[in-house]
Amino acid sequence: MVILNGINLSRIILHIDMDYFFAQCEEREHPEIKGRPVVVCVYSGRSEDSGAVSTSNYEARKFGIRAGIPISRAKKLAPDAVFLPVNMELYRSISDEVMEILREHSDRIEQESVDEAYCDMTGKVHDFDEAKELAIRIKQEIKNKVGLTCSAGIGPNKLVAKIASDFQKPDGLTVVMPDEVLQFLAPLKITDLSGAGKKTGERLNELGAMTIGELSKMSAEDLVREFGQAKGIWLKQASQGIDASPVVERTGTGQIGRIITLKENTNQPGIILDAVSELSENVHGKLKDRELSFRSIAFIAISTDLKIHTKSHLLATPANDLDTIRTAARRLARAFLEENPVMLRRVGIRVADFVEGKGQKTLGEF
Ligand code: DGT
Ligand code: CA
Ligand code: CA
Repeated sequence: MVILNGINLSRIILHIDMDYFFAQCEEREHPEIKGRPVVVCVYSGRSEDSGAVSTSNYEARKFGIRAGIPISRAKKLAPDAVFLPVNMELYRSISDEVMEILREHSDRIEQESVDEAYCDMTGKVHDFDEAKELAIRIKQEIKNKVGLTCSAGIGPNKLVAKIASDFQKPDGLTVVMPDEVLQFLAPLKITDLSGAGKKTGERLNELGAMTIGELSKMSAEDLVREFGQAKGIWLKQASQGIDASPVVERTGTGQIGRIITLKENTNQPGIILDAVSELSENVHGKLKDRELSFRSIAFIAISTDLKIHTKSHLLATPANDLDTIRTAARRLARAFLEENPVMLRRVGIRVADFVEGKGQKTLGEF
């Protein structure tokens, strides 16, 4: 292992963050709204316009419409914008498609939220130049297959990769080589370090540190006195771009799924059910690796017009065996095909609502 300024040079981490994610998903779903300001809203339901903006596309941001502002205010800022309610099921399905692509090109991925993930590329590339080439290909593949743009950051660890992905947006790609980390971070705001919240940033500003570079010059002792042992040491290290945290698959929450593109567009039950059986085996393998059981299972179908359809089922008791997955998934697929006379382009299975362990005990275990 080679260390430079405390940074382990042997890792190459990519962070991907989707651009204006919810709004971009809506643009894909409704191509006719592209080019107009789009505002995705969480309606509280109390009155017609009560609630807050969840996100907006870049056209709407030009009017000052941002996440968190009241919908009523957004309507005053841009009365002609397109206002849409959050459609989480759509965003999750699109997120699954993106994660699937990332997983294919990485040793491991850690999905941090619905629209971002860390990818450990260490075993896939020899150096940062190759990592950059691969990131360009991944961005292109996401654009071609999913239809969305994202921003990417590459660095020697998660901390640097995440800041890098946010550096040029939208559709950006920023590579920070290990020997560039200090100069890259130095001019940035302290709150750009994910983990340094607003309060920490304000307190550090009061103490005279406005930038990450200024923070890095403070002594560990002073930081520990101010913020306690763990946080103080973390701030000192983070300000120098040091972060040893590994990329770990998150299992406790979330979902496990897989979506594949069919060899050709089809509505033939035989072909689709074969694909579902294959997907069941894949999902079963992932569940076994992570020792999880699930309660809910969904069949996902993406039709040739790129519309996403899902049909889900809740099990009475948690399970994780192949037979349950395959039977439930095939039943959902069959029911979907009977109800929807559409041509399919991609199909998938997703399981969620996890409990730790093997789930229902078999008779032999009692
Ligand atoms: P970006 O990354 O700056 O191009 O824009 P977004 O919209 O992708 O922003 P990001 O990555 O912070 O958040 C991802 C999604 O999470 C976003 O599309 C909607 C949702 N989200 C973000 N902030 C809020 C919020 O304050 N409230 C709610 N309800 N949802 C939010
Ligand atoms: Ca984003
Ligand atoms: Ca994000």
